[in-house]
Amino acid sequence: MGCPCFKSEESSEQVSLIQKESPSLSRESTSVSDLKLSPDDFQMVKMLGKGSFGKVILVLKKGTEKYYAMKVLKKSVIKEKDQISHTLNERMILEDVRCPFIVPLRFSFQTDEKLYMVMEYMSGGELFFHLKKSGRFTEARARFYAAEIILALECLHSKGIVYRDLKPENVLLGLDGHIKLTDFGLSKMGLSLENPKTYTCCGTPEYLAPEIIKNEGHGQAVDFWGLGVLLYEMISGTAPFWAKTRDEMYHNVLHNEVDMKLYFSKAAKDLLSKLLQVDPNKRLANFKEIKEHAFFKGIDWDAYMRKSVNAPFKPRIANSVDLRNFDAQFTNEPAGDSLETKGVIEGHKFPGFTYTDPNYLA
Ligand code: ISQ
Repeated sequence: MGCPCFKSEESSEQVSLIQKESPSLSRESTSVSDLKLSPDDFQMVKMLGKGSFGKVILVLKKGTEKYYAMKVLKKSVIKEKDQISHTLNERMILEDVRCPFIVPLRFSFQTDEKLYMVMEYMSGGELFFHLKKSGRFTEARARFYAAEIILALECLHSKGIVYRDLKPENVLLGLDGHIKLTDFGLSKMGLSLENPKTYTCCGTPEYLAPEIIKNEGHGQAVDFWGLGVLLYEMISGTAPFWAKTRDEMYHNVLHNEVDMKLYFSKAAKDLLSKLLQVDPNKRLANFKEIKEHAFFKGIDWDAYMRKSVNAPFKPRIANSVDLRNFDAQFTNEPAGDSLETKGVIEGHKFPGFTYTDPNYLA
């Protein structure tokens, strides 16, 4: 079975997304227009990560002492891979969603060749990095992260956004030990009651929900599946459906081959069996019910929302540019945002991409 992506759906989706950009366009033509930034306003410090569409670089805003994570995407690659809608989507979602558990976008701008998204820097790195280092987490620690992720999802779903890409690489840690979600390239906006499902997909096979694999269209329940996969991986140290080949992984997902013999408490097993339901209609996909589940017994959800609960682990760094919480595979690479122009789509503009967080006008 190959990746069940529906390419044809993307083009119509693209049109509607670009239309939705108009509020930002008017923003651009008003107060923020003279505050347009360029790569020259930032000093590249080090590479934090690299993906198929671009890289994330630790940058210092010149004339300040503020560090940011700058995501750089090549327009040529985005166009080639038909990712325009995903990219605009990510930019819009980040502007739209203000939630304590989502990495905030501070600025975005573009040059002829590239798109830039400048986000808050999360110096604690990926949850994935810490999970691999620890092997697995105690249930208490996993519960803490799961609770914050639930609050992040609740905030997204309340705005009609399905995250779709819940995996430990997309959960970042701050120095305070609290988490924030990043990478909204695959998220989906504008789900309404009349049109509650979306039929486009992509994603890591290990984390794909059964309804995505089966091309049945998917709604908010996919994020509860993702939560189940992540919770399982945090407690056991391995992804529940992992296998050597993609086909085996798909098989495991579709037949719910999950081994819960080791590591899991009775409450964790019960919750996981409800989240990892193959049929999305039978899956536990209701925030009230999940918050009341025995696994979360004793949790003060309001205190979690206020971030007044002490984190079980606080990442350490010696100084602002200490990258000990990031994979050395990337941080050893040169950070330079290259000026190469190969494959440039001359002057292709992404309307409304430019943005400045009103609280960061300085
Ligand atoms: C913020 N801080 C560290 C790494 C990041 C990676 C992607 C997006 C935002 C980030």
